[in-house]
Amino acid sequence: MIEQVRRLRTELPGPGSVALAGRRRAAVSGAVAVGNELYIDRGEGAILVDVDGNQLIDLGSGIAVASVGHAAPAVVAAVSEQAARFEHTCFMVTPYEGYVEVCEQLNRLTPGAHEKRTALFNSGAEAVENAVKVARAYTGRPAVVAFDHAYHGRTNLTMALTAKVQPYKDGFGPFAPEVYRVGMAYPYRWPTGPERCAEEAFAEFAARVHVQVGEEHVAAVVVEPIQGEGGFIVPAPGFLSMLSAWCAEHGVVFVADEVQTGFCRTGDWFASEFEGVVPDVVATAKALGGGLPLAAVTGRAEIMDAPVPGGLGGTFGGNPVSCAAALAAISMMESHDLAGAARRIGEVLTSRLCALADRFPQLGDVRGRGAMMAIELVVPDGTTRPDPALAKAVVAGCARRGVVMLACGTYGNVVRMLPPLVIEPALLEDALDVLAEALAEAT
Ligand code: PLZ
Repeated sequence: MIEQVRRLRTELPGPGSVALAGRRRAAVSGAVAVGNELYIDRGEGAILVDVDGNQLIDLGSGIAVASVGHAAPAVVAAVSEQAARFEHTCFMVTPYEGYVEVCEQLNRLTPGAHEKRTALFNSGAEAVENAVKVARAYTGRPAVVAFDHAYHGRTNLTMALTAKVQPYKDGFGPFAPEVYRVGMAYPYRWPTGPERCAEEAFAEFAARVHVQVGEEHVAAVVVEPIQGEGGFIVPAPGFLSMLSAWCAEHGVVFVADEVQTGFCRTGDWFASEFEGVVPDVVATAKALGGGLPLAAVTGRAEIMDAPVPGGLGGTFGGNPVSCAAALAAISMMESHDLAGAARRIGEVLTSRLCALADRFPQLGDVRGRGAMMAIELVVPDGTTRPDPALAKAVVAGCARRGVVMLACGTYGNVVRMLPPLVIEPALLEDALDVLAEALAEAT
């Protein structure tokens, strides 16, 4: 049992982490960047224990993965039991029940009551890439529309879909063709103000696609219902429904990338549900596997069945141990009402972050939903000039005090909070006290 409290035994990083950092520099590609160089030995709930015995509060969940908490007993038991039976056969060679059951659960839980089918993969990028494959096979069209501030992964096609060149695309081209980028309805930075954002952004989208691509050439629109790496941008209300209606009108597959937002994170099973949007295809990963790598594409049966048999797959996709972990995690999300927990976390985060915004003019915007909330940091000079150095200093200040937080955003000036949904209220309050200290120190 790890007591759910923050407790520092050394300065951070401690000697064990410093030694491992030296080994990392000698062994690991420098292209893999490390945010907080605190090496983890074990974890439980919302606490990570580093190699020096320091107990850290995790407000990152390994980028929205550990929603059911670290080492959740039900997940650990399911993983051990499955590993002892068999770890791998490859579903395409000799199948097993866990894969089928995860697909059944996803067909049941994703938005919409229509007939659905699912295929399993290993990573979020792979899920998004396969969503585009099915959309192309179904429509017979080549083009894909993605948005400013989008993040969809690091494979060749998903790099093309991802908006930001630094660090994701620098030196890695040429990129996949037939990807078109349009503006996102980003209320905080919309030139004419947040009220007109949804309608103007949609009008611009429709006009640009009509002129530059042609509706009849578009296979899919790919969108994160709340943008993640791009800065926790919640599209202006109405924008997603207008996109979805436009897709239906033009025979375009509406793909929701729910990799970061899915599985109770935003206070419902999926973030698309807040606007009543029913995506044709949903890409999921991260929290789905309860900490093990697993990803999925779920969609309308006729779309998912469009590629030729054998057209989708992969050696490890839907690994049996990952499927066992996913089934345990999904069952825990239901039995513990983790969507409700995310909504309660969202209330605490909103009120504490808004109080910080009253105190620090550097907090230009507080946004997000449920247990996916962020602050956007700006230079307090009457403009909205991004302050990435401040975001970096705040994240570092939190890390030194034993709270793991992540920066994000197109301009690197957003600090995001993604606690495990099982975090205890006192622990969340403590982490937010630390955030206030770190902000006071850095401003
Ligand atoms: N779609 C919406 O958030 C992964 C990646 C961080 P993978 N986000 C974290 C990094 O620097 O690599 C993500 C996402 C959305 C797709 C992905 C890709 O998921 O499992 O990392 O491939």
